[in-house]
Amino acid sequence: MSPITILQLVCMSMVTTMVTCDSNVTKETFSSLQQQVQALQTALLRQNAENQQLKAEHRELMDSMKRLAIDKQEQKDHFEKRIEELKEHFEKRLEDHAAESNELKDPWPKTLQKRVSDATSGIGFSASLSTTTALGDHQIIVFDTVVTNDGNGYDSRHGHFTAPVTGLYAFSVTVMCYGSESYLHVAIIKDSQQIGVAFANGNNSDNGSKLVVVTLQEGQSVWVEHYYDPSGYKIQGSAYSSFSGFLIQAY
Ligand SMILES: *[C@@H]1O[C@H](CO)[C@@H](O)[C@H](O)[C@H]1NC(C)=O
Ligand SMILES: *[C@@H]1O[C@H](CO)[C@@H](O)[C@H](O)[C@H]1NC(C)=O
Ligand SMILES: CC(=O)N[C@H]1CO[C@H](CO)[C@@H](O)[C@@H]1O
Repeated sequence: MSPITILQLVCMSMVTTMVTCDSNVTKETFSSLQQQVQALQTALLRQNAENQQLKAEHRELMDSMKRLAIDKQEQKDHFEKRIEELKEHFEKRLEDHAAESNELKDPWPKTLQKRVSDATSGIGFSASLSTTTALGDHQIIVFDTVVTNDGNGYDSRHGHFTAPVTGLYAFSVTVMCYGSESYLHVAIIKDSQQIGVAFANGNNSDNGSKLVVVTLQEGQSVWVEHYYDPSGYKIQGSAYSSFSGFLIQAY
């Protein structure tokens, strides 16, 4: 029941009382009723004020809920847009990447990959002669004591270095004559062709040496041989004579 209805009922009952009990209405009861009416009016006014405030609060609440909903929608839109952008970005990156790897596939065959990895892991050897040896004509000098053989290009059983990869190589040979017997001529050979000669004069246990830089195809061999010998002269062992080589750059 609303306060207004209550007030109306009270008033009606007052009037009825005043009319029906006219003779018996005293001043006191009338003023008491007046007081009651005033109290009710006050209560009513307070209630009205509270109602207004509640309405205002409700409006405010509704407004802020609307605003919140709008904010949320804006945020949602923003994130959706951002996600879409990122998706596009990564899809493009993936496509680029796929294109790049396709490009790489053909000019980057497995054999070349192997060569490059071999090359980058280092190719080089150094070997010396353990025992003094009498050399015959065109005898290959087998430097039998291996110091280094990275990439396994050097074969200490036959004295050959075989290129594991195509590239630019450097080779060095040093020989020392045994005693004072005679001259010693040695040659660095690449697939049967002289690419360098070293000479030592035997009279003073002389040393001869040579450094060559040469391009080798994969599988080509290089070795050292005694190439000039009328009478079988000796090469000094005990590591005085040695043969070394290394890859400068793979092609
Ligand atoms: C070694 O020296 C001797 C003289 O001391 C000389 O007769 C001989 O020709 C020299 N041999 C060589 C290979 O130079
Ligand atoms: C040759 O080199 C050795 C060291 O490897 C040395 O003992 C010898 O004296 C050298 N010979 C000459 C003629 O310098
Ligand atoms: C008609 C009626 O109810 N009269 C009463 C009025 O009030 C006095 C006392 O206040 C009573 O004695 C009457 O009987």
